[in-house]
Amino acid sequence: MEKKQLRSLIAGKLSRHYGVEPRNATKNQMYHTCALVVRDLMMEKWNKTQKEIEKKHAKQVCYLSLEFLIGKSLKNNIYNLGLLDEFQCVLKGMGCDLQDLVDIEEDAALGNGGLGRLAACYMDALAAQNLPATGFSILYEYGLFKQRIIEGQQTELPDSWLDTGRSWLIPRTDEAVEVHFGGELVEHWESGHLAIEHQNYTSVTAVPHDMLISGYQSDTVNTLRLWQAKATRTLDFKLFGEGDYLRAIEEQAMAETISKILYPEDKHVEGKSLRLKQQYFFVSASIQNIINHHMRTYGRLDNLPKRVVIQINDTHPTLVIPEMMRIMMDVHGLTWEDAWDITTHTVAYTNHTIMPEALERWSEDLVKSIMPRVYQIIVEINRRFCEDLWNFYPNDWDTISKMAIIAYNEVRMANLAIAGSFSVNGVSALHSQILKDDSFKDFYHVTPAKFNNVTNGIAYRRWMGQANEGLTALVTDKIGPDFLKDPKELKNFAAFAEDEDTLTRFDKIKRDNKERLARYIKEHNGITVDPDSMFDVQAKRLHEYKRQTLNILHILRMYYELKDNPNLDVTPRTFIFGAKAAPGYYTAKQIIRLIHSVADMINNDPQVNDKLKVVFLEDYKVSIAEILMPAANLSEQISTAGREASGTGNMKFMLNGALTIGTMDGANIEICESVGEENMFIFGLRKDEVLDLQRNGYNAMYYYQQNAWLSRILNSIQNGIGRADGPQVSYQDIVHSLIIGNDYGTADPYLVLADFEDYCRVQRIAGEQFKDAKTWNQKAIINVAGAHIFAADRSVQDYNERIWHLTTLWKDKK
Ligand code: 26V
Repeated sequence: MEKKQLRSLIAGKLSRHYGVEPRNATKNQMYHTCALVVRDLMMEKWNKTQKEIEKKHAKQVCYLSLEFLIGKSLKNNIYNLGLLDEFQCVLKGMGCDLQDLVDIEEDAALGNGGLGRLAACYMDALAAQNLPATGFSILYEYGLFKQRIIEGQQTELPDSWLDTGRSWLIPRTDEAVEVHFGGELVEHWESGHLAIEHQNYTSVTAVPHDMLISGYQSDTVNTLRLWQAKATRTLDFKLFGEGDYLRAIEEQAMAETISKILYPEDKHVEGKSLRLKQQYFFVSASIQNIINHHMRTYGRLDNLPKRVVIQINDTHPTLVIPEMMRIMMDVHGLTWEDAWDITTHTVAYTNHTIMPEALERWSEDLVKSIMPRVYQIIVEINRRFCEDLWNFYPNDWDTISKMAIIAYNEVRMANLAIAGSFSVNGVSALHSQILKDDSFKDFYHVTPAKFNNVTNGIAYRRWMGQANEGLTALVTDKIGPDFLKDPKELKNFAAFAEDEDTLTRFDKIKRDNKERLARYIKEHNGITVDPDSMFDVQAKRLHEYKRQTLNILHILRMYYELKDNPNLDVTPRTFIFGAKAAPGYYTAKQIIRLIHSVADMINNDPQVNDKLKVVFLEDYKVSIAEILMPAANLSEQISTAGREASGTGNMKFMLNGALTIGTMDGANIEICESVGEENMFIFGLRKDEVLDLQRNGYNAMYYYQQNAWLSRILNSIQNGIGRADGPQVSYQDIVHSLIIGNDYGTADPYLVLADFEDYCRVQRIAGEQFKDAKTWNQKAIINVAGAHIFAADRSVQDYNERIWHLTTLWKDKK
């Protein structure tokens, strides 16, 4: 596109939409205008994409997820359209800086962490590779809470992202559907067969809002369809007439609550009825939409699995299985057998965690009261499933009751997801193996062919191409630009690990990125950090299994070592944290507070604060990650082995040239295979050693008593931490949970103390190695090159070859 043309598009839109001239436009008006112009450009490609899907009878993936952690859209879409220079230049001519507009946009934080960001990365990769896809989710009015730190403690504020996010949404009122809650079932005979009538239900209208999803240099534009809940009737006068006044009001209130807010717990499930309503609302609307569309196109349902695959992101959308059965049987008159055959050839399930507290189970009573017909269908699925199991495991009641979909008055969503789908996959090699050997072992024996692995991947064009322009330019200079379309090309960058020019430029780029982050920290935290120090970063949700505590214990050790011996030759370090805790997760919030107390003590101690700094970045989110990842030297991936299903932050850090310090967990193992153990810092117990230690009675107290550092550090945490002239805060609960155990369990369930010595050992090695900048940079370059396997493009190709078998819409024009 010509700049002239773009200028007239922007000026025209400004004038028609706001009636202002470019020179008089506010930044806000400019932002919305640019978003609308970009949307128009994408809409042309979207139309073309939809036509092609129809013409080709293409098979597409419907990615169902309660979370899509999109982040910002303006720059991403301009980048994908290949119009960055044009926009920058034209806006400059209008007296406006593109970066200012980028800064105005709020992140679309419709997700908690890894699982939601993964969904967003996959949408990007699908469009880039011309694979037809529709994402389905909820249009949350409030995304993930904003985090404010007040006196070292997290508080939560609402996130009204729609002020700026609205620009990307296209309401499709015409395609609204109704979702029915509650009520009773009445059975009657209708021309020879039993018909079920659902009466006295509460109706909620689901209104789709579409976000267009562009792909890098691609003509494919896919759809992310977000459902908004609206009252079906605004105060129903018929109901008033019948005196059912309360129900009319109730209907309206309930409807509007459903899409109000994203649940901020990301591992711990609570049996909240609103959460179940959200799941059913979104699943029912999506599958009605999918089936209606299919019926309009083909007039039959038996070929649905040929045209659509429904991928469910964790168990949260599992109700799609019984809901699909319901619609096919009750609305379209299919038999149970036909409906089951279609369902189980359409749905595929991805598991994202084996943590028992995250496995979804819903009380039967709740399921029955919210969706009586769906409940009935689940009961029948369970009956037939257990009958089949009886043939496979004759007389083995134990195994069958473990595998049952309903037991102890609960519906177990993972069991339903496995029974009702044709594929079950984990998200890293290790995690998928654990599913087969352990979590789902009995299911694996029945249907081994169902089980797959697809290792996670990231939108590397966002996480390097856009977030790290310097590095992208260097890589492009050395190996050409093709790697931006084909990530395998990035491998070739490894050949430059010895090249002097590459090393010098790489060093400078990292330094620039660190300076940028240092400025951000100065502005937001008021802390001065030294860009020459090692930036040692742990950024992820706060969870005990991710072991931010282990990191803190090591920081305290370094601190006391320096206090004992102020002349100690240590590599200066800036420890950087970013983490949100679920609002109700007490221990996680205590750990955030502890990090702040440690930071307060160290940053204000003149004896050490030219060598050590501790920074906590408030409100960690996608757009902060985009500044943070490119500036990191050391990436902390230190979960207890066997607990982190994959991790994706680990991939973003290495892609930007950080070396990983990590356990043999999740995708860290595959990082290690890709770059070699000599190019990272592996430590700690392996998965089997963790299990052995726990089986044979792990004694955390013993480590505390035997290890002088652990005694000293834990005692100090117990006695109080803070700056010399300020309040000392005691963290008794944290210390207790590490060495004594709290009300909920045994001491140190994540083996922090057991891994402490080995962690400190490799930390020391990392510190030493950082002194040799050249060798460090060589390793960093090997990491950048080795990250090619973690491109979401590769993950999506794996899904496509192993599970989806989609139609490619067209080949890219060269
Ligand atoms: C999510 C939620 C959402 C709110 C309500 C309760 C609830 C309960 C469980 C979960 C499951 C979260 C699972 C998850 O986020 N897993 C992460 O998935 C990433 C992408 O595959 C992976 O990289 C991380 O290792 C894994 O922890």
